[in-house]
Amino acid sequence: MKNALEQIRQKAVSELAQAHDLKQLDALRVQYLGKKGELTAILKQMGGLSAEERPVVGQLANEIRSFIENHIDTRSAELKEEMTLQKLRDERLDVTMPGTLRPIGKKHPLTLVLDEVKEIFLGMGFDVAQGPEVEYDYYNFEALNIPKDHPARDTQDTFYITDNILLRTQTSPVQVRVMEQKKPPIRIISPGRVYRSDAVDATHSPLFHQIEGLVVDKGVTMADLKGTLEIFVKRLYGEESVVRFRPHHFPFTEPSAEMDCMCFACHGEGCRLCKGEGWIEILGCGMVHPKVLENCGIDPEEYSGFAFGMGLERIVMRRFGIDDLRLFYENDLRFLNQF
Ligand code: 2NM
Repeated sequence: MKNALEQIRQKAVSELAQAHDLKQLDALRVQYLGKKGELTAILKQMGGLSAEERPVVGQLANEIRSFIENHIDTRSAELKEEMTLQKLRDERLDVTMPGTLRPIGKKHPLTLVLDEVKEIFLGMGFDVAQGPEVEYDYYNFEALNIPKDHPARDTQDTFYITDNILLRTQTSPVQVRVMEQKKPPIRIISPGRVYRSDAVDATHSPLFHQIEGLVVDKGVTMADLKGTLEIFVKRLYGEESVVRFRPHHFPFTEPSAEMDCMCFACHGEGCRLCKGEGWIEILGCGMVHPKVLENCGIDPEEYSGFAFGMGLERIVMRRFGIDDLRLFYENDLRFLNQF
């Protein structure tokens, strides 16, 4: 019997050493120490022993029981420690590894320059106004003193949706809406998409962007117009910029003018960029027509104003030396990534 007990001890030691997880270890605990375990089976046979042998074998059995218990506890602690180490190895994170570079978007060149223009006018106390792209004939034309037989109203130029609803051909309707709703002083710019029924080529697109501006207050004069727009051009193109105003005609302003900037490439000599002119046209402007003020509920005897409008695409093309308008709308990353 002593031999059998010693064999159990040996077997337990070698089997416990081979247990690889806590579940196996628990199975071994049952196998050796459980009610139907190997040790219990031996103890049940102790009835057949003599009175001298019984306490000796009993003591040995108890000693082996606690020996195996100790072994199980030690092995259990070892396995737990191993599991923790394994977990740490598995979840190891090298924070010095370079991250995965993800391509991020950037601003479209039109947005880039529009943001600059906005910043310049915001700095001069202007607000940015917005309005609908689908507009009433009244706001796009009628209120702006563009009569029914005016060539700008020709269906060749305007996308009509119904008889009196259209895609705005300019952003001035936004300014009409502001004048209707707000008492002067008014200082706003209205940038946005405008639509004209043009065939697409290097310089024409049925959708393009305009920035218009409007100032209405008591005693606003042509001098305010010239001063404001000259400052704008100097901030946009540099302090050394030279501008000139030429008489022009718009139905919604009187008098009207166009503003040119002396060619940055040839300084007025005439070159390829300015097509031999020495000057480059930047924008149209003028004093808001009294009829327009009146249409918007502003008394032209009390208030006066100036307004201007420019095409965003042309300004951006000049700034970056882009020669084809279509590049703005094609979303070719080889183009867009250059800005
Ligand atoms: C231009 C040129 C001149 C203009 C006029 C107005 C309004 F609403 F006040 F009458 N807004 N924009 C204007 C004046 C636009 O674009 C070439």
